[in-house]
Order: sequence, then structure tokens, then C-alpha cells
Amino acid sequence: MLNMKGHEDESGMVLDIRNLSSPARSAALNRFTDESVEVATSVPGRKLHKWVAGSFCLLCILQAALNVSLRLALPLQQDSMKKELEEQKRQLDYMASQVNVLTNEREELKRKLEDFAHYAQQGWLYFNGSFYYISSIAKSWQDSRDNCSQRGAVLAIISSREEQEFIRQQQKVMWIGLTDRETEGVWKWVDETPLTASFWYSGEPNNFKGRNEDCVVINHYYSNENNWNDAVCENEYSWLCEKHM
Ligand code: MMA
Ligand code: CA
Repeated sequence: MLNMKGHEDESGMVLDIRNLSSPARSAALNRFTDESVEVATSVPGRKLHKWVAGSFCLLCILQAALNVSLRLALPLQQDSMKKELEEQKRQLDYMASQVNVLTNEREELKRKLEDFAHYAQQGWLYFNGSFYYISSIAKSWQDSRDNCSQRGAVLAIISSREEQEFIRQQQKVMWIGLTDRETEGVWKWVDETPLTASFWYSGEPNNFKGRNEDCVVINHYYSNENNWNDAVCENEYSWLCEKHM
């Protein structure tokens, strides 16, 4: 507040401007006013200055900290992203290989289905993984064997009681793929496997009356689960082909 009596400064002295000459009075007034303005603005101004400087320093520190942490964190992040990318690539490769496996499986199933349709349509019978063809005409054992071969099959090879039972149920006299032509008394299947399970009718094999009976027929006249008979290979019978799928 401008006091016309004077201004009490820091020293407590009162300057009475009423006794001053005109130029001195205005100089005193000017000085007083300048000081007041300076005092009025200098206190909040200095605070702002300090605040700005402080904030700037803080920002600098934050920036530096950010730089350091980014420089530390970025390579770590890049590492983990690289690992994740590699893992995803591995999974993609695995999936591609699985697609390949499934495609092959599908092709195989398609082929099988076509085979099944083909054999079933031509009157072949299916049992436990194999198709069986029963001829309607009669041939010698060798001609029967050749005929099966032409059909992409072999004279039937019986390897289980279940298979024997299935064949017996067809109730027909038929050549099967068993012979001792090579060595008398040593019975072998046409695929060279030795005889393990055998189903000879009682008294067979017998080379009946000294005849050379080297080939085997299913004999349905023997209404018995064991119904094999050794017969002369040149005899003509129906025959049974087997195609394992
Ligand atoms: C037939 C012939 C033989 C068989 C006897 C059994 C008469 O000959 O099939 O191989 O052993 O029957 O009686
Ligand atoms: Ca016999």
C-alpha cells in the first residue's frame, strides 16, 4: 500500500516525501514503486523458476532411467519373442507333418474302400482281414493255385480255429494252399510258412491205398470241425482263394 506519509522499509525508517523537492519526490516515488513491483512479482516468480527447473531435472532423470531400462529390457523382450517364434515354427512343422500323415492315411483308406467294394462286388467273402473266393468250377491243385495267383490272391492259408470254422461253414469240397509235394510228410503252406494249427480228419493224412496224396482239400462230408484230407493233386475240385487285406 502506498502511504503518502512515507514507506517503512526493512530498517524500519520512515521516509517522509512531503519535505522532498519535486524531482526528488518523484524519484523517491519511482524507486518505491519499482521496488514494490519487484517485490510483488519476485516471490512467486522464483518459486515457479525453481519448480520448472526441478521438474526439468526430474524429467531428465526419468528419461535417463527410461533409456537404461529400455536398453536392458529390449534385448530380453527380443529374446523371448525369438523363442516364441521358434516354438511356433516347430508347432507349425509338426502340424504340417501331421497333415501329411493324415493325407496318406486318407489315401490308404480310400484305396481300401475301393478294394472292398471291388472284391465284395465280385462275390468274394470277407472274414477277419481277408477276402475269400470260392470257385464254381473244378481244377487240379496246381491250376487252382495259378488261378488264385491270377486273381492277386493265394490258395487259402488257414492259421486259426476261427478261420477254419469260417471255411467249414461254406460246406464245399475245396483245395486249400497246403502241400507236401517237396518233401513227403512235411506239410507247407504256399507262402512257405510251416503248418502250426492243423485240422486233419481222423485217419488223415493217409496217402490212401498207397496213392501219392500230396495236396489238401477241405472235405465237407466230414461234418466235423477237423475236416482236412490229403488227396491226389491231379484230382479236380473247387478251390478257395484268399486275399489278405
Ligand atoms: C477217399 C480220398 C482219400 C481219403 C479217403 C477217406 C476213398 O478215398 O478222399 O484221400 O483219405 O477217401 O476214406
Ligand atoms: Ca487222404
